[in-house]
Amino acid sequence: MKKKMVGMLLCAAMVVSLIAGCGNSGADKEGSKAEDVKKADDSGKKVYALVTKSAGNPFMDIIAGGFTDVIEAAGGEVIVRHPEAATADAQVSVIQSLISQGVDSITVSANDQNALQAALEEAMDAGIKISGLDSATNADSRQVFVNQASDAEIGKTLMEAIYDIAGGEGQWAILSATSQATNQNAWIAAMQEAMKDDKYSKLELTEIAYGDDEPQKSTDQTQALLSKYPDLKVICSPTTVGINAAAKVLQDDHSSVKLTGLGLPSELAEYMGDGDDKSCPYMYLWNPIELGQLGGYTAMALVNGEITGAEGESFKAGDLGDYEIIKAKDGGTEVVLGPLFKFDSSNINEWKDVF
Ligand code: RAM
Repeated sequence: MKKKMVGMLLCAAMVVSLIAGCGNSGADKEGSKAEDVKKADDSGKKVYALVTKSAGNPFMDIIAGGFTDVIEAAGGEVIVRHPEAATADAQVSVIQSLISQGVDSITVSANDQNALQAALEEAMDAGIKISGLDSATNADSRQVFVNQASDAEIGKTLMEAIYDIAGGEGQWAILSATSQATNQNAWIAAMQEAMKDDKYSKLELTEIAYGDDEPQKSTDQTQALLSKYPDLKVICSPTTVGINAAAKVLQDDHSSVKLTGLGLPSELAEYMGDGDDKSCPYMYLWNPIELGQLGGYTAMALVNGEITGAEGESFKAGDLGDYEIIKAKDGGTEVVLGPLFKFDSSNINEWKDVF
């Protein structure tokens, strides 16, 4: 933790510039075809595409910043594509346009586990290296996945936080992102698995609501939960967009309902604290800059032929250190960034300017 903390603090200056919109020169919205007209390899540089879940999600922008920085520093070119909507269909059209461009690599945060398979197989058949990060495709649709932390660890950690904040009993609800997102569903399943422990028998999960990683829909869903469940004690939102929207609703309403989940310190700082006037006592996240960087190093190792994505291979991910490819739960392979960090009133001010 300490070593990572120092590394994270060293990133601070870089991140400030990322948040200001620098260091992300490849960012481009789907729909703007400026990048399409340039044949991917006409400069001789290797071209690495990152396909995010959707536009307008600061978490995705921070990942894109880390990804872009390490690849550009190594002399590669980056294209960041945000699909028009947080759907698999929108990602398929982005992937198809990247195949036509002849990029060397595609890294995707999947809006659906299985629905990208045909497009990604077509890309692999065309010699494009395929990796995932943040939210996985199925094993057949990728060479390797860059995972933030183990699903079980995330599920257990969030369940323990819900138990603690609820005082061991009572109603709680989940505010998720889209209903098909692999990562969200894996974390919810891991929470439900953890919940089977007798310790949690007095907690009642009332509903899993979906805000689709849209601020307004997440706000509406939070308000609906409050009116449907007057005895609700805790909302757990394992999405940075959802937790930010819910924090505002609860705090503005002076609600007694408390919040935890996965959030960006930069967005949650004003809602964090133990007093009645604050909606979020504490939350968790990994380092999204490092997740983007590890995604970039992994894509480069695939393109350079240093790895194929097979279990047991290892590679050097710059200052992040050495990573080994291991077997993933879904039968494919992954590299795991880890660890989860807890953010609370004691450290939020230190982190809010970092990411
Ligand atoms: C949202 C997205 C993303 C997830 C984070 C925690 O931004 O759903 O996929 O990893 O939250």
